[in-house]
Amino acid sequence: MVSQIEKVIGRRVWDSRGWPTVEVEIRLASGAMGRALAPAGASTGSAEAVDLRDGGPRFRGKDVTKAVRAVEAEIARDLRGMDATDQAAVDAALVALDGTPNKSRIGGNAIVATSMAVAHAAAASAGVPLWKYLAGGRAVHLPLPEIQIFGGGAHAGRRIDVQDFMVIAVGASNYTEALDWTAEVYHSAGQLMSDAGLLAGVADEGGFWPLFQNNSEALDMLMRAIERAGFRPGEQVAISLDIAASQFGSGGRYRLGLEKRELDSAAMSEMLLDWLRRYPIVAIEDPLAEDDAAGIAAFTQQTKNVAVVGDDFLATNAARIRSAAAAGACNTALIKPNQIGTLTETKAAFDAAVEAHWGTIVSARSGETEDATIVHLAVGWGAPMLKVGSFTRSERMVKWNEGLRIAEALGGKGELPPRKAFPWDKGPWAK
Ligand code: 2PG
Ligand code: MG
Repeated sequence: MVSQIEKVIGRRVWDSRGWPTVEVEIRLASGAMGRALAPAGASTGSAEAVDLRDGGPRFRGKDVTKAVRAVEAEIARDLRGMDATDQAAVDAALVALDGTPNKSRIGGNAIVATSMAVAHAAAASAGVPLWKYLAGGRAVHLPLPEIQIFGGGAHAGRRIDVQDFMVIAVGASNYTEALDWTAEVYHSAGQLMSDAGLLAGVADEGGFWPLFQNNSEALDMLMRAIERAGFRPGEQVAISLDIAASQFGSGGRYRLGLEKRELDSAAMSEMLLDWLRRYPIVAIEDPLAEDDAAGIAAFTQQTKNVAVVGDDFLATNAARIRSAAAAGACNTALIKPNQIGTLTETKAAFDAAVEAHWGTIVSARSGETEDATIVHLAVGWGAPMLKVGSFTRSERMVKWNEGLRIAEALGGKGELPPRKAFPWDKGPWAK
């Protein structure tokens, strides 16, 4: 069998924040090779798979030599001889080998890098790019990019409460144009920050450091950046936010650091609904904390034509997505492979979202690498959107650029999903 796994190599490499991470290489009998690297979150949900880190004084406990050893020893032992094209069997073996509900024994980092590397090896063995291998003959499109302009929250030393101030080029006619437009907005924002004496470098995902007095000042600046770049806010370029509310809220209390205010769930919800009325916001992620399912459901019910996205709250977990859908909490799932561990489980979460008639956004983490697997997942699985952080720094650009290559391979500029794939088509700001 040419797609038989012959060799499993684990390697300690470095991520975009300068912390150790796990790389896995899979070699098949055919000579085909697949390689993948584990990303790492900073604002992680409590239901996520956890990375195996060494602890101790070295690299503040973040070393991954144990996870790498798990790849080279236990994982290699169990995967050798398996068929790389049977992703479900490989992933089941990884889950069984770990044996814990949160992948803590051999590590979510070891597992996700292995699972993705196996998929790459299988695609290479078939002689096709991963997106094509995953699409299995189905027609594909490029995902609409959701791109960060200002980074806050846990990615910017809690300088501002809201974590991601992003734009979505809702009026762009293709993927290439969406990137072109976003580049203009990003550089306009930088110019405006510089003019205002607020330019202070970038946060973890490459978005500008948020030297603002409060959250709505950031929103105002984003509006100005869109306009200065020559776009009509809402119609051509809209705003999206990741509140990442679990980072500053729990037990129904939300502490806004800069404004020194504490809100209950209803008041927090009302503040966000007010932003939705005042700004052309088409997507809002983790509006309330992961432990506030009732609040998220109440918020979702009060919105219209907005993607209410669950990240920490859903943790790329099919069961969590199904129960959230039943409760009317959220209408879109963020899909991050390392939140759950294996590609098979990630696809199950994706499918649960599709079954619930939800949207999906395949997403990177705040700690990233040169790995561009998520772009292939978004295209191959047919996700309408892709979230990768900002529009600088190569761990981000490697993903946006991979999308351009896929667009070219498809013979165009990257056809986007039909407008009906997005909840905001009839939004108040859209024409
Ligand atoms: C998020 C991600 C990416 P992290 O919250 O959506 O922005 O951050 O990887 O730190 O969880
Ligand atoms: Mg998030």
